Amino acid sequence: MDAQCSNPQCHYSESGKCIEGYEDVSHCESFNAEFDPADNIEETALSELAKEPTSSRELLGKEKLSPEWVDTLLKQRKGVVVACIGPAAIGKTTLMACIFEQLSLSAIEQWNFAGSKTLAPFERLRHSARITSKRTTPSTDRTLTSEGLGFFHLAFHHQQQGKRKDLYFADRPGEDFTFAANNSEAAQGLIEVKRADIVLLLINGELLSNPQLRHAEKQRVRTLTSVLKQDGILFPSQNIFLICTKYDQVVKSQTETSCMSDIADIAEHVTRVLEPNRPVNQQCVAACPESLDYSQAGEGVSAIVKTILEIDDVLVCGHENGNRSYPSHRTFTNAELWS
Ligand SMILES: Nc1nc2c(ncn2[C@@H]2O[C@H](COP(=O)(O)OP(=O)(O)O)[C@@H](O)[C@H]2O)c(=O)[nH]1
Ligand SMILES: [Mg+2]
Repeated sequence: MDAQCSNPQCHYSESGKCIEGYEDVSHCESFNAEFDPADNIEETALSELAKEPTSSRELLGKEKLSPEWVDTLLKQRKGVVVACIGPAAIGKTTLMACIFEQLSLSAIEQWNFAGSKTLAPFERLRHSARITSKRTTPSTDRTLTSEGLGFFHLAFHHQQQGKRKDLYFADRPGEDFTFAANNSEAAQGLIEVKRADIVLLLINGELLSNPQLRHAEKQRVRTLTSVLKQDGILFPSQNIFLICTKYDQVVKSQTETSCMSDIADIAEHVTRVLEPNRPVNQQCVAACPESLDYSQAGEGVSAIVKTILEIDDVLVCGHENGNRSYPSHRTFTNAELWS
């Protein structure tokens, strides 16, 4: 096998396996002659990383990515930053685990798995979900407060169009969002939300389906949205998704109609407060249904991924957008847009 890959971490010539996951390596940006070494993500990222402490180099691939790592990778290849907002136990981490699970089983609407820089943390989540699936109620390992902010990475490759997209999903303990709702200083710490191209604003379907808790849940989302807008954390240029999690509980309690109307009310509030440039997406998911009888495990997940992937690059990834331009040096510590 003579073919060489310009990615030093890819051993295609020996193993015949593309590290980015392409079956047809001619689609791989890192592969062979046409590839510009200046664009070599691993090589350059590694040289950038040489400036970082040894410990973070050793952690690459073993843990979720730090914001600094994501900044480094985004300098090399454009990607989409997805922030996920919601208190503890609403289903943030489970949603990310479910996206990985679905993608590893089959393509999501023509989008194939094309690699991940966080395979080990994804595998750990999958493992814990398997163990817990033997219990009566499923469970995802809790994101510990000490873990702080970290990112899961997934690369996708479109079967027909041949294009690649890299998504970086932010995961952090839900308590941070609870603090941020009452404290501007804590809100300023939500650096991934400020930098995000796409914001997933989560609503707990289990609470919406409970008549005693429904109003408080609606109010929570509305208040948080208003506070984050006031604190300059959410912007009109971001793509906002309102996502109702644990939809299996909504179906179980037969409250679909009232839930949909609650979500529409929240969407109306979000639209009025944030004045987003594009309509707010509304989706429901059952990433990890409580009952194994519920036939729609992962319901809604592929629709969210498809919508995210099909948002035009011009609206994310540091490209020109109408009369607003996005500086290419935009980072987590310098997330501001130019106006
Ligand atoms: N019934 C139900 N439970 C879910 C669903 N998604 C997640 N959960 C459970 O909700 C709990 C909290 O989920 P997790 O993803 O850790 O929440 P996070 O704190 O927001 O990251 C776990 O026990 C999950 O198994 C779902 O679609 N339906
Ligand atoms: Mg979590």
